[in-house]
Amino acid sequence: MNFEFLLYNVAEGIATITFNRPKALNALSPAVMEELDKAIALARDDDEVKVVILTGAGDKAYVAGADIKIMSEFTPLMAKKFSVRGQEVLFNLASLPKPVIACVNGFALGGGNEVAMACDFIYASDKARFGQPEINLGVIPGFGGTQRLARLVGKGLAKEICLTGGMISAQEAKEIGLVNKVFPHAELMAKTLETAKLMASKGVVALREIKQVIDEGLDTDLRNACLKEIDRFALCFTSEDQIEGMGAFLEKRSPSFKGKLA
Ligand code: DAK
Repeated sequence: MNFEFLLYNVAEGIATITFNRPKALNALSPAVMEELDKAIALARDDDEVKVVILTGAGDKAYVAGADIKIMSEFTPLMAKKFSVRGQEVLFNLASLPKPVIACVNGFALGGGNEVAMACDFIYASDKARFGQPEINLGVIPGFGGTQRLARLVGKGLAKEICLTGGMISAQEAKEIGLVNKVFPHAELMAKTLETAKLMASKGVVALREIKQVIDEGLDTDLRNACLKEIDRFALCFTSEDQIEGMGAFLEKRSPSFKGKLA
């Protein structure tokens, strides 16, 4: 599929989706969000794809937010439509049944930080900067930022970041739990690929079940969350991967996972 604003590439079981409007610091227009949704569906439906990476083209930005030029002409109804659709796309991203790494190579502001937070975890360049600067434009985050940020870093820090509109460094973002790891800029993609390949070598059933049970469990109380884990643990025993994984251990060899049901 040809995209105008994204690059989409699959190699060695890993789909890399790259926001590709470097002259506008990869800002998100409604058209970019539609293409992102199509790319997410492509990655979801392609059995060759085990893991997904989301990154930005150019050396400066991951995504510098929603496109301010376009938003400046919105009526309240258009703003609502953009927000509804944007949130839907980010839920599609968050619920993709494969691990997704945000590879944040520069500014991740506003909608950019919101896209990164809808991924499973964030690796960042030491040049990356994070923030929710919507308040500087007289609005609030519209793609789930107030909610995902509060869940990731806690109420107080989320409020401070959204209420001040300031930016934080990659190192600060790591200290507050927004980012998992920070790498020297030139090493970011190689390190991200290393982790993606490691995950891609695992069984797809277990990858999916771990991702989904952590996400679903966090939306419920501990006892019910653990009940979900029981069901999903048992479900893994319907996969060839469980037979292969345990068989390989007992035979003292490396497993070769195929991701099929037994
Ligand atoms: N939108 C459109 N163009 C952008 C942009 C953006 N968000 N960010 C940068 N650009 C463009 C600049 O206009 C400039 O274009 P030209 O003038 O060259 O044509 C080009 O990218 C390079 O940017 P700068 O010249 O500004 O580069 P600097 O290095 O000087 O500064 C910067 C980099 C990232 C600090 C600066 O560009 C900046 O502050 N950008 C805006 C960051 C920002 O405020 N982002 C948050 C956007 S608000 C909602 C739905 C969604 C949202 C809210 C509500 N609902 C519908 C309710 C989400 C909102 C946001 O994401």
